[in-house]
Amino acid sequence: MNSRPSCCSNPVSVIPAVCMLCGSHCGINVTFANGVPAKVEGRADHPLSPGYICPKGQAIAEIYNSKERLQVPLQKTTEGDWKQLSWAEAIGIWADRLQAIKKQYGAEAVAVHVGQAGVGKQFTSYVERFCHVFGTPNFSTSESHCHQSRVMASRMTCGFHPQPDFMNAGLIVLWGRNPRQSSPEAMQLIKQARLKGAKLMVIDPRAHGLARQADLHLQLRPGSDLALALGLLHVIIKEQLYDQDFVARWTKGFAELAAAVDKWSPEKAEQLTGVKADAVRQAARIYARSTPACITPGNAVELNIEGFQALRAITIIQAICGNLDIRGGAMATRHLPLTSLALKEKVPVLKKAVGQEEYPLFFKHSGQAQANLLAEAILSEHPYPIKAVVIAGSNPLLTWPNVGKIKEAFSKLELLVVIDNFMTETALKADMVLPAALFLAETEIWENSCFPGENRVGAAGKIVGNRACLTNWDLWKQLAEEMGYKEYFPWESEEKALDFRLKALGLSLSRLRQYPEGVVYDHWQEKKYEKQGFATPSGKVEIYSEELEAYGYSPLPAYDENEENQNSYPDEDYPLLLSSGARSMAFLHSRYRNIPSLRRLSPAPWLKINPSTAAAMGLNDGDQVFLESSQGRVAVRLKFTEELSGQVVYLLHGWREANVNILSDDRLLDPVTGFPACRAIRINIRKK
Ligand SMILES: Nc1nc2c(c(=O)[nH]1)N[C@H]1C(S)=C(S)[C@@H](COP(=O)(O)OP(=O)(O)OC[C@H]3O[C@@H](n4cnc5c(=O)[nH]c(N)nc54)[C@H](O)[C@@H]3O)O[C@H]1N2
Ligand SMILES: Nc1nc2c(c(=O)[nH]1)N[C@H]1C(S)=C(S)[C@@H](COP(=O)(O)OP(=O)(O)OC[C@H]3O[C@@H](n4cnc5c(=O)[nH]c(N)nc54)[C@H](O)[C@@H]3O)O[C@H]1N2
Ligand code: SF4
Ligand SMILES: [Mo]
Repeated sequence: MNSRPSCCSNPVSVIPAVCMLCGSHCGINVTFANGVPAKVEGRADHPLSPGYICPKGQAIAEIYNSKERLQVPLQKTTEGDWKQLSWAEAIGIWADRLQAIKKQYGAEAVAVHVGQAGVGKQFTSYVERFCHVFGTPNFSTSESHCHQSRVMASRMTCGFHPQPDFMNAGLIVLWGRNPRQSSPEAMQLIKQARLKGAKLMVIDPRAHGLARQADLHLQLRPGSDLALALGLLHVIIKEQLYDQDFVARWTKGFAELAAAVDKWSPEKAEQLTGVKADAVRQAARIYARSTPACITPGNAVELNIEGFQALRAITIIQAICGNLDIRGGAMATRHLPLTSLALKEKVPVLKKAVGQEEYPLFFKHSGQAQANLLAEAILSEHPYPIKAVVIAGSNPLLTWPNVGKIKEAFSKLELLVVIDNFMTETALKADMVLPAALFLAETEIWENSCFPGENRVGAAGKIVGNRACLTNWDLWKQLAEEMGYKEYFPWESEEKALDFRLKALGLSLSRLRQYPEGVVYDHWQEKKYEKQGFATPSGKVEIYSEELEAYGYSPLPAYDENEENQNSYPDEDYPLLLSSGARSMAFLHSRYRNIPSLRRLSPAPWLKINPSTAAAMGLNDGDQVFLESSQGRVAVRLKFTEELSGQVVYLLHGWREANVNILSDDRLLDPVTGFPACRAIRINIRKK
């Protein structure tokens, strides 16, 4: 693979690369005209994604050439205008301000967040290392609302985070996940598995395209996944559909679970989920009789108040039906084992991270602050004052819960620095905005699991020069050097830092570059637990978790029928449930509304609603309405759809013009993980 800018000598040249916009990591060909990317296509000869490219990938040249892309560090003047800075000035001011705040309030007064742009990228660990050296415990990432709840729930239950083996499954269950929009690499496997005869079950409040093609679609009320899972467990246990030998040998707490789900008849599940009792029964039977089967829970399950316990229940369903670590089931694969950049031991952090006290298990598993508590911490100065926030690759003013509060909190800061490619809603509020280079100008490594049982790691090389921007790595390296931390960042380039990380695998970037299909770092083997047990305190699948109990949580995945939970049920004041966030192929969260070819695919925000629900409220297709929740109000236009039923309405997050997260509540957080409940928001609609 080409690793160096080599585009400038010919007027037109084509350079192969890897798209790093999302986790699919498609192979692309970038056509350069006069030294700049002019066109991007799928790479037909790429072994992992032959020819595939999505609209975002096709728009890479447009993103790169966008006139709106930031090219110069900016500082806000007292009049509120932007003043251009040289990089030396910008890094100097940034370093001085951080040092001054550290001196006056302590290192913990500085919080750093790396957002979705850092997911799966190694520069994120580099930033974390900076935080360790600086001495602040307040480093957070997208793990505050993405993936970590799934990881925690499965690891605490069976010791690993399963990877679904779609290709060999008899049944694939997409539970709050829609790979057709969110993960083309998974979709490609699911399509092949379907051709081989795999059945498909979809658990989703929307009857989207894939749901309509499924053998069974359970159209549950958003946020009711735990109730559904308990109903399924009830049937599986009552009808003795589980793997009795596995349960006897490898689980802890089955009898307690059986007693706890006794009351969870499909009829009770129906009351809470809206899924007919007969469909709950049918789903339980199909799942239990379709071994090997894999369930892949998506982000939608996490972003609910009972998300963590629902995910525990889903892991338990897989376990008791004998689907753990078998071909076609939930594989235990190895996470990419890179040499750590952590420096916690060298530079001890004295203060607790924001959220560590409230969500101790989240902190134990992630080692990170819980970003959803940051605004409250800034405003209340509890547990201590926070005076500076650095946001890298995130747009909290569109993506975090209760945007009203975040705005207020960010206004109170002495310093807000935003590192981004564009002038986002959040960047507009910053004191300083630093332009990061696009991925085409940066070296990174990627992971892929397209071939069942073979996890791969590969290199994504720089193919354009940096122009005016610094890479995500250089930005932090220069800051660290300016602050006197050079000894902790000895690597002269990101390539050298990556080589250091790859050491644990016995690999190097130059080796990875020889293999566009990546290097297999893990060959999965079946039922490893038979030799080594499960990686839990008891060595068994912990249906009953003493650790959860010790931390004051329910040791079984039990439904909490308390007041908070009721907040995700409609009532008189807020008779509808708003779901948000089901991914759109055109965008990545708040990104790319400013890219014309992508905007044309989805020109405006729409509130999707069933025509009969709207008619009962005297509303018509296209009406301009106000959406109101206990947190705020948003204006948007209605669009009728038969995809949704009854009280459920839907709006994509990430729109400036109709910002869903004005409506979400930062106090409605999952009690174990602190994840926000933004998939089921109680709302009312009024005609504008
Ligand atoms: N209501 C609701 N809210 C949600 C969700 C939901 O489903 N519903 N989903 C949640 C989830 S799962 C997630 S992961 C979050 C994501 O939320 P965020 O982390 O805020 O992600 P984005 O909106 O994609 O913002 C990423 C920003 O990084 C910039 N960027 C891109 N590449 C780079 C780079 O290389 N370096 C730097 N410094 N910047 C870069 C982009 O221009 C963009 O402004 O949203 C969460 N919020
Ligand atoms: N194009 C594109 N791809 C992306 C992203 C993007 O922004 N754009 N973001 C990436 C990121 S960071 C993430 S986390 C993933 C997420 O991707 P997925 O895990 O696939 O999650 P979503 O697409 O957010 O939601 C999946 C489905 O869950 C349904 N759903 C909503 N609420 C509920 C509920 O309460 N219960 C159940 N069972 N289902 C519900 C939605 O209707 C939707 O069809 O996508 C990644 N891929
Ligand atoms: S699916 Fe699209 S955005 Fe994701 S890697 Fe492939 S081309 Fe890039
Ligand atoms: Mo995410």
